[in-house]
Amino acid sequence: MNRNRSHDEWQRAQRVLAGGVNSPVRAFGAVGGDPIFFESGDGAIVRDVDGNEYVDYVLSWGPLILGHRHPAVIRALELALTRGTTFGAPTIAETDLAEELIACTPSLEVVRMVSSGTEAAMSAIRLARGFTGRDGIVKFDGCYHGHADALLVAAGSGAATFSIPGSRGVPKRAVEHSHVAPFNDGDAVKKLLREKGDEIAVVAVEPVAGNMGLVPPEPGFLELLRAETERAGTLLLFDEVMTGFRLGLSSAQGRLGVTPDLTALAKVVGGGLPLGAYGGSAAVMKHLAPGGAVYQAGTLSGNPLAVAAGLATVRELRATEPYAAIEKTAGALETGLLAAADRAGVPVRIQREGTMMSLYFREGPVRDYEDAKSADQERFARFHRGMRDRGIYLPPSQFEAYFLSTEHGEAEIERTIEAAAATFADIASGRS
Ligand code: KE4
Repeated sequence: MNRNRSHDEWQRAQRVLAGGVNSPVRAFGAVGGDPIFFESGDGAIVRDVDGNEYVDYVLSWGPLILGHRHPAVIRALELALTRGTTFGAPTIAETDLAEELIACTPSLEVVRMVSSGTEAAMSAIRLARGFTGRDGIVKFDGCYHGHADALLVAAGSGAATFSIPGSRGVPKRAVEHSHVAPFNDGDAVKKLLREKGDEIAVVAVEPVAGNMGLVPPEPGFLELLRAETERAGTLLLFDEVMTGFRLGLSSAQGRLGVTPDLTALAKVVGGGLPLGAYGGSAAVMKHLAPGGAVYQAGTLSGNPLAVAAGLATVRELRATEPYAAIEKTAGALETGLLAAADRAGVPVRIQREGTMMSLYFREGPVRDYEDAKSADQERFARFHRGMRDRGIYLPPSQFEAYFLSTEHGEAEIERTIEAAAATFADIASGRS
């Protein structure tokens, strides 16, 4: 597949953009080769600057559950543009979107909009600390909540839950109140909360983890978090930036029947434009400025263009409830990929929750980050390269998830499985 223009643009970008990209995972570091520069997208298809077409399973890391350039979203943006781009003042559409989010999400009585998932999670943490008067936070190894200092922590070695900065530039003191427990390890988090619960403001979790590949919660894990946080007077934050309105109209919390105290949203609810939101009960949210003492602000928070795209997306989802159909398509993809890998004699593990899934080159369940890291990364990279050369665009990291949209149909799935069969055969024979 000729990607000369992407190659040239990649050389140019690296001279003026840090690492050549505006977000690290886009640099293809884990899969090799030059990143692909995209020019346009329609439905489930993206087109690169060399004119090649790909079935897109990244969908901008989740937002595009209606596919690229859905007519309802484009119409809403065109209408919004006739009025302006930003006012830095209240607009009716922000209230409209807030009402839609609250109507669908069990934990929400009041929300605050921001411009990214990082801002949503970071602000929810600050609110929990302000509300409880406690400094401690608990997160889970392999879960990602954006790049705020307190959340960029790595698990300490061994079973210890002490934290070390997960990035240079994060001072030790920024993570001294952050604790890290293994995902799906109820005993570890129960022990931590029983011992330190009165210091812990919030437990933050991706209710279905998507940043170590797709790792579902084991039966009882979320229920245990709910019970133990209630017992400790700690708030439970579901980071539904990825799962929100992707796992159903009531997100993971409605699908799995566990209601947190706080929820962070972004991606789907912004319809592909920069919008995040966080919220919870009115009793907690009233502690936010201007009425409360917990400060948070944003120049473009609730931006009219982002709200227009988000509102159109959420209203389309509420009107059509496409989840069962997308899940059926995702199931066909899962079945087809497993059969193709089996025919080639290549051991793979696929884990799926609704319309999101991951493929690991290992056998057996992936329960946590250690399991995910034990998968064969070399084979993952070879698979990614083989699939991109056959017109299938997969997330360029083992620790990401595939996303499907309303626009992925039988033709796209057949094309994907055909490409996978050939790529698995190459891997089995050592040709790639
Ligand atoms: P953003 O600041 O990137 O909008 O959201 C941060 C975030 C928070 N919480 C969860 C569960 C998330 O998955 C994310 C962002 N997800 C990554 C992909 N896994 C974004 C891709 C990127 O970093 O470029």
